[in-house]
Amino acid sequence: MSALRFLTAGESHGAALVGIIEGIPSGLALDAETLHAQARRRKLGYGRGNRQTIETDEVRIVAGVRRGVTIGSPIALIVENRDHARWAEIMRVDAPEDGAPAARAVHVPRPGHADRVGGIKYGRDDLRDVLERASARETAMRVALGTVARTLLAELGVTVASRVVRIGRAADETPWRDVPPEEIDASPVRALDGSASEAMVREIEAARIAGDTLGGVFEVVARGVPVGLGSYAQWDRRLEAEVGRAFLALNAIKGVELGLGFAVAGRPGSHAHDEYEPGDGTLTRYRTNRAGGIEGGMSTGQPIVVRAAMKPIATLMKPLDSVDLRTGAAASAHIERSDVCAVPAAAVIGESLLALALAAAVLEKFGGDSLDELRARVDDWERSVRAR
Ligand code: EPS
Repeated sequence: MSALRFLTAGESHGAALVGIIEGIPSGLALDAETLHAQARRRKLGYGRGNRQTIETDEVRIVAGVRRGVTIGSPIALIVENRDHARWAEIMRVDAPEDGAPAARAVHVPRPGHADRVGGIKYGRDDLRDVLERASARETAMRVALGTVARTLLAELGVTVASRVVRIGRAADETPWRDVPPEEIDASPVRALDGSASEAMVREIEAARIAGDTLGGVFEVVARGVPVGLGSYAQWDRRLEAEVGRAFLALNAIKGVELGLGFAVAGRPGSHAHDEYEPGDGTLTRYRTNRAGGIEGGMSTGQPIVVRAAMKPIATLMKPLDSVDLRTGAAASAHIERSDVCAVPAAAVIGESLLALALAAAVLEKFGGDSLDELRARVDDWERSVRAR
């Protein structure tokens, strides 16, 4: 049993997204506005479709919080889909009296989407049954749940931030630097570098005009992570595996890197590792953070740096070749209103994913049913390893 568990439910145009997170200690101050604020950040970003103007992504806390603090019970959240009002008949839960098939049924799978395999797997003729749940709309709830984890981590001095490093051919090569989060939020593509930001916007605009879509790479950084989360002792305790799983479990992610990631494979050992030197009041100090804050399955105490590669969105306004599953004839893929690029949104989601993975690792190592208990254990640990 994991120390922290969560589940989501909900179709993109269904009535609501629902989430439950269990394992959060009691005594954590939590309010809906904090969750809503992060959900709103996920809606930002150049290249998003007009669905984002329809949804407000307000988060309702319906269980596990009483008078502003968590009580140790499972926390349940709801995000209503405002667009559902226009889809109520198509997405109805009860059977229609006349047995008529739903309008806007989908029979031509989009290459790169879950449509084809999902239809085969669950035996659904109307691929809407697949795409409604495979949709990244679900990530609105994952961000809300991740914000619960993030609020817990913040109490322990752990913070998470993100930025976009590539969209299509436009890359931001500037190394990570700590800037106020509002500064990155202010870039329409979450880039640190102003001219890279403009180049990314131009890429998205060109893709939009061409009826195409774009993917990219984003980076998520966690600071203040205690040393020693995770373990080398058993394969399923390795922290990088948990972090990797969290990111690969996000829609459209095809690759995850820690620190130098794939680039470290091309370097000699003399330029691949993080050397130690005597520190100021500590036995050892790292010269670099090429490992990205995790080594041997454990957090090193340095910032955890994760990059993830997102493929371009599978719904193209100039559709890809596909097959009509009713007739077997060649056809153009289904067109559904969509985003041109969602990499900036994915970066915000990534903050929540990392927060969830790290909160689980913190609870695994330190335990504690109340925040006071957890905090005392973390403080004790930090004190005992400070000089190492
Ligand atoms: C999505 C398609 C679009 C996106 C949606 C993900 O939805 P719609 O078909 O309603 O226009 O807007 O993302 C969200 C709704 C969201 O909140 O992120 C898809 O097919 O994955």
